[in-house]
This record gives sequence, C-alpha cells and structure tokens, in this order.
Amino acid sequence: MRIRWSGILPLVALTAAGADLLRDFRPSPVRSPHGPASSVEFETPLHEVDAGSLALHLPGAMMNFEFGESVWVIGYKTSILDASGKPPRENYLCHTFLGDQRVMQTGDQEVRGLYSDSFTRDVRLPDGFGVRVIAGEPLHWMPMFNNRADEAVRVRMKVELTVVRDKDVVRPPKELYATLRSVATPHLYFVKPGRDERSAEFELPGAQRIHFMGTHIHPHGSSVELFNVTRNERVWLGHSHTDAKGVMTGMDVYSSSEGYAVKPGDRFRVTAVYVNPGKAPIDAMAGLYILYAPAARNH
Ligand SMILES: [Cu+2]
Repeated sequence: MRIRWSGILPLVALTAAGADLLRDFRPSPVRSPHGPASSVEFETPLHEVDAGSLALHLPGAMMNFEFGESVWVIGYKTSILDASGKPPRENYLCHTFLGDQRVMQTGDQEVRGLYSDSFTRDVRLPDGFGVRVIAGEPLHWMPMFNNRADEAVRVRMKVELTVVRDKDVVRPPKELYATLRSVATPHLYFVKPGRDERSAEFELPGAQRIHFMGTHIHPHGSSVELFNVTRNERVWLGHSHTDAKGVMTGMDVYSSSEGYAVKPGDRFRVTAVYVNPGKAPIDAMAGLYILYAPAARNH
C-alpha cells in the first residue's frame, strides 16, 4: 500500500477501494485528445466537524499519497457525503487542494496541482493541458470544511481524479502550473450586511498563458474578476449561479485552450464582490485558482 496517512485523529481503516486507490485505474467516460482517460477514486473516513467551524483543516483529514506510475491529471471532482452516504443538504465543503506541495495563504507559490470548492466541485482542464504527476512523487491532499450549523456533523469526502496514464498517451498534453490568489490574507474574512468589494494586486512572473481559472468563494459571493492593470483590460469576470429560490449553486469557471497571454511585468487585480442579504456578518473567502502554461525557463 502506497498511501501514508498523517495526523492525530484516529483514522478508521481505508476502504478496500481506497487502499490501492492510486493503482486502481478504471476506464473513464471522459473523452480526451491525449489518449483514453482513466478514473481513480479515493474516499476519506467520516470526520467530525464541530458546529461553527470555518475553513477548518483537520490535521487528520489531510492525506499524502502517490501514483505508482506517471500520469497526466486532466480532471478533479470532489463530493461530500454524510454518515448515510448521501450528499448533505447543508454546505460543508470549503475547499480542497491536491498537489505537489501544501498550498499556503501567501501569494507567490507555484504548485503542480488542482483545487475544488463548494461551488466548483468538478474541475476539467481544457483540451491540450494537464497537470503532471511523476511516478512515486509525493502528493498532498488537503480538504477544508465549513459547518455553519448549530450542531457537529460527520462527513466524508470522495475524490475522483481523471487521468491519462503515460502508457495510454497518444499526444502529450502541455503542462500547467497553478497559483492561488486571494483578495485577503488570511483568506477568511467577514462581510457586513450589504455589498462588499475587495481586491488585491499581484504579478504572475512564471506564467505565459492562463488556461483555467476557478474561484474559491463562500455563499453570497456574487462575482470574481481578474483585471490586467498594466493593459487596462478585463481578463475575466465570473458570476455565481443561483437556483429558483436564490440559493447559490455554482460559479463560472474560465477554461480556454487558446488562453490569455501574460506579458512579463503585467500586473493583475483580483476583485471579489459579496452581497450579504442578512442582518448579521457572514463568513467569506474569495480568490482565484489560476492554472497557466509557464514561461520558458532557464532550468
Ligand atoms: Cu473557504
């Protein structure tokens, strides 16, 4: 077994499917120009999330693992399940990261990895691109939970990775790197009743073209924008989706094989808008998970 668990919580045994998860490739219905896709799943034990927890990362919920063979990751989907195995009605998922390192709350970090959050649960990279994972390379997986309810809850997460195994590659994808850019540090903040707009500026020194952007947002987030300050142009504006009752159900993503060209020295601004319809402050996080093709490097 190649999975190493870390942490202090007592962990129940992995399921049989989880124990050999990163070698348990199954054919995926996803069609990729890079070759036949496979799906690999893993699942956590049930974790107790205390009432009122926000952006909670339980040390015992983090996992370290590796693939037994080199792959290109092209999709990443997370679901959250209650003790009976059903998706809970409340929204307990804050966000998750999977990658070659732990994602920090500071800006300039370049990661080979993917993310998901409550409103972007299923990330699919545009054709032509993948996140590279080499056989035996350590991967870190971090789930974060929210529990806005008055009672503790027991939930588990299930992850489905869509990969193209090296042995199946017919045309190699181009490698993408990622960075997380938030409007606030630390990422968690609170929004008073009414409209709230915050932004932060940054550069993307390692990037040549942006090919995918997903947001990290909490309920009542209404938009996230990326603006190129140097060129005075909007790169992308993503809006939230709501159901007939006005409950937030998802967020736009930016996904483009052609991509957005980044010039050396370009400065960007990420701006998030929340509209708090209630009378009490609400929790908020807002940022962009940006996947880009890297600029040419000397090493
Ligand atoms: Cu969050």
